[in-house]
Amino acid sequence: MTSIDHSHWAQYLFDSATGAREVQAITKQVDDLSIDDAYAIQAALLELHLANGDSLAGAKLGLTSAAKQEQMGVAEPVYGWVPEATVITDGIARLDELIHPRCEPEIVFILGEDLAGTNVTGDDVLDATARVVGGIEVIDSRYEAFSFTLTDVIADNTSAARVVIGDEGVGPRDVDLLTLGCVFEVDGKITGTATGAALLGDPADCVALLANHLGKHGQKLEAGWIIMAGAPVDARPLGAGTVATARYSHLGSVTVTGKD
Ligand code: 0L1
Ligand code: MG
Repeated sequence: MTSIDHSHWAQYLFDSATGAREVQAITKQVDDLSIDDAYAIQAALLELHLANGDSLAGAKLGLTSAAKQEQMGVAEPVYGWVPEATVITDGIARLDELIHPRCEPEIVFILGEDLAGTNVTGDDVLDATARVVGGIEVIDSRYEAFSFTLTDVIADNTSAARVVIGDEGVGPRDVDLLTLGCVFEVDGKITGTATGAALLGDPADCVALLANHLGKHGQKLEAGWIIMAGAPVDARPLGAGTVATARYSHLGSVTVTGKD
């Protein structure tokens, strides 16, 4: 790790998110931001949210599909946190709290048991999962023009901003997650279709990657958390009046609406 001031950059991103004000990417100002530095900034950012009264609802992966990796020009998965305050319960994303939001469907695991260690497998994930549900994530990069490098987006908690979690769901072994279908519709137009296999071949393997990443840092995924495995199709802008619906085979539908 370098001598980069993680607390400073965490505060920079915290202020950006809470003030709904875009900022210059960190790597435009710092030459040598490593992946370890970026996760250290992300950890400090989470601490700021917790110190300001938030709690932790879960964790997430981003960039687990070819569609997302190509859209953002970043070729590997990233890991982040889901603060409780980002979970929307009324289906409305308030745009005055956001910068330039986009929305994307998510396959979501609700854990019934902890997942710890560094050798977690997709089978372990299925064993530890209470339910798989559909969701829509609202991402909102804090960076100008939604443009960043791998380390920038890690520091920025992988653009996490809001999430809507569906209330229908199935047991993890009651559905074939690889052929689970997702149709993403924005303002009545289908913008993407995919199956669960779009997420690195298997959404459960994605969650295992996240568990093993945390395991290396002495952390774990906890029972009761929501875990977003990633978006199987690319994200779309969420503007005032935009209505986005993700329709899943077996998991029902989830809708988010953008509101000024
Ligand atoms: O959840 C995601 O896939 C976001 C990952 C970060 C890249 C982006 O902002 O799209
Ligand atoms: Mg996502």
